Amino acid sequence: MLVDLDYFFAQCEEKRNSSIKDKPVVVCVYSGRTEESGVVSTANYIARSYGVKSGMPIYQAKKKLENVEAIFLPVDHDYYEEVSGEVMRVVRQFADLFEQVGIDEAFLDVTVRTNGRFQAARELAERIRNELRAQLGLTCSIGVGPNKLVAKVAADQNKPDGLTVIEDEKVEHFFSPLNVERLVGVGTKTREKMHSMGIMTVGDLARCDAQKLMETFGKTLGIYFHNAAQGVDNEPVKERTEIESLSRIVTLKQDSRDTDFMMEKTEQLCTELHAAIVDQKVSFKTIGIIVILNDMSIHSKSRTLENPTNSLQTMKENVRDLFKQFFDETGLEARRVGVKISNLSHERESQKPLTSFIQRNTD
Ligand code: DCP
Ligand code: CA
Ligand code: CA
Repeated sequence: MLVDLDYFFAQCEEKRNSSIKDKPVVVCVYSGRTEESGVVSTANYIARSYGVKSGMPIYQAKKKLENVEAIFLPVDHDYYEEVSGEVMRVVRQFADLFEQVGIDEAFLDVTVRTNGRFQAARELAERIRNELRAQLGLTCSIGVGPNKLVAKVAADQNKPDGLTVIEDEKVEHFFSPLNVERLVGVGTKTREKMHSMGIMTVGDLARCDAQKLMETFGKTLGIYFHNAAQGVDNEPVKERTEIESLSRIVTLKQDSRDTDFMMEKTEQLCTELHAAIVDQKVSFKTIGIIVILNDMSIHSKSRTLENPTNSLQTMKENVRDLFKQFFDETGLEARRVGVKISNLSHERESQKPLTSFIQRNTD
């Protein structure tokens, strides 16, 4: 199943201050250029009924809410992370396998505890909804299906505060009339392309020749769309163990205090760390060096960046700076050197569209 919290950032704001609950609530990312510049992060469903949407410029949202008493608030990410942590602690107890995929959603494999029975899964989903409401006062929408893809599409079906269960034999019936953009991975551009091919619904896509899809979208995506349209998906729910830091260390051929030489040796370490975080979809906020001097004493030096990143360039630049600083302060030579990244966080899928939106609009 997929559990997704309703209008999450705005619902967090309502949780903190229930007096705003019956008004339109708009959570904004202010860019700081002018008082009103920036975009809407999310809005509660009252605000949505006036046409307010995620990603919309703030001035446009204000225009839509011109004649009503609406609440505009700046994003408070730390608070939402805190609430998210509480939500996930509750939800993960109901899973055989648990995979958080965004700040406000998670996949649960419940096959074992329900003996693969959809009725039992429905009851479990109701219990999760009740627990979240009772313990945290929050509503969510849940989709249950034979795989992650169907669960995700089902969760979007009855928002907010909805539960949608799609059993194996109902998948085709459920999928075929849906607009094609409801499929995970079909964005605006792909939708336009599909429309131009006469593909409006998931059913149209399912009937489209696989070869033609591969020619148009490339082999990987073509096959994905072909399978997805039939509700076929074999991705397992991946339990993630929370890693706190990653480090690599290397022994130098000769003792040294030369930054260039050090960089030559650590470049490979940075590349390895970078590959590991890209693979695990994490970003780092703190970067450090480890130095074991020729008197065998162990030293470390680190700095914390303003924002999490997964940039190899940033990693290398900071490592170089730190080595420079370190050897300006000591007269000894290094025998072994290492790189350590910490303060790791999972990249949030949900932020990507917003970030790219802001970049496009402020360039
Ligand atoms: N978010 C954002 N910008 C976007 C999309 C989302 O800042 N373009 C943030 C705010 C959302 C949170 O991520 O509250 C979760 O995203 P969802 O897509 O799950 O949207 P909501 O939870 O806000 O609404 P819904 O009730 O549709 O799930
Ligand atoms: Ca949500
Ligand atoms: Ca979500």
